[in-house]
Amino acid sequence: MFKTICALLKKYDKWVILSHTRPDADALCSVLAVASLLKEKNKQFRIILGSAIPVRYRFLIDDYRDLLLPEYLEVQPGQTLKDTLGDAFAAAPAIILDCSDAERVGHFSQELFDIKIRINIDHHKGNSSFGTINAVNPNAAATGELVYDLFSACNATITPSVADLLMLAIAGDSGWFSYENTSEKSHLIAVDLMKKGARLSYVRKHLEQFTLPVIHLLTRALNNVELDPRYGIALSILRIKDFTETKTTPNDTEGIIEMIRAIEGVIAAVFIREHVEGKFQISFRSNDGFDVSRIANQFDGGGHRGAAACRCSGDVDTVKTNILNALQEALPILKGE
Ligand SMILES: [Mn+2]
Repeated sequence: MFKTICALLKKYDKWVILSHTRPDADALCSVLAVASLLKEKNKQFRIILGSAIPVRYRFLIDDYRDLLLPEYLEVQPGQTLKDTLGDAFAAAPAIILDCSDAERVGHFSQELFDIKIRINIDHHKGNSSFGTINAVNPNAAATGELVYDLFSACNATITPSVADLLMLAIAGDSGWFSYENTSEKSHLIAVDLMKKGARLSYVRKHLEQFTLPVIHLLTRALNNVELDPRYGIALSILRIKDFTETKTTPNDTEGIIEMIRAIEGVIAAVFIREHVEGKFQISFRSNDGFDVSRIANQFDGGGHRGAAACRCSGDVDTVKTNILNALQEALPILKGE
């Protein structure tokens, strides 16, 4: 599969690299690593994102300026992919990274299907195979692992800065090699990345560091946690005013759900985020094997056993009650009243 992709990379001179909205370390670093590969092969490229780079990952803009400028573009709401790319790149083949579905790229997702060559490189279970070429491996802990395979297949150089990027991607998505998705191969790749100059201190600093506005937002999210010990449900909500008052955006909420899940006694963690007035994005995480994707499915969302998401709109109290009712129905009572 990666050999086929390498042959295509050789054949075409212009490329578009895309990933999902609210990009995480795996998405952004995979994008930059692929950009570095294309640069080495003397290809032209554009990097397209459907939402801004979250504040906590803005360091990448400084550290990888040579790859990002002027190649990085955001498709603004109401704008099309075609207009954003301009004529020169409008029909260029695309590499889409870390997206389980075409929709993940943002509001312009339908335009992806106008592109004749779509290379879908991803590690999510249930990937919809929206590409014309699909390099999907749900056993990989991160898309970064698949990008590593791409480098190997194309005989591309893993420079020290690419090693940093791939380590950020894999450490980010595997919870520092501790989540269930971590394999022996994840560790073997990490060993090779270290040989090639990856700096663990750099990676740790950037995965752990928060900006002050994000710390203020986190404080609100944690203060708002309500725990129902009877069922082991913990829930927190952030409203629009929480974002405006802390000078953050709904893009800055990465990691909050993990903290809610880490509360002692929690079986199901819920984080509700109001992204537009009256519109809510809801994330679920679970412990002890409880299947939260079943709950998300009830609200037309999806995901897997341990992590799922859905969207709801309407009155916040009604949304919250509906979610809690669905969870209470699915969970056994742990403790008496
Ligand atoms: Mn990922």
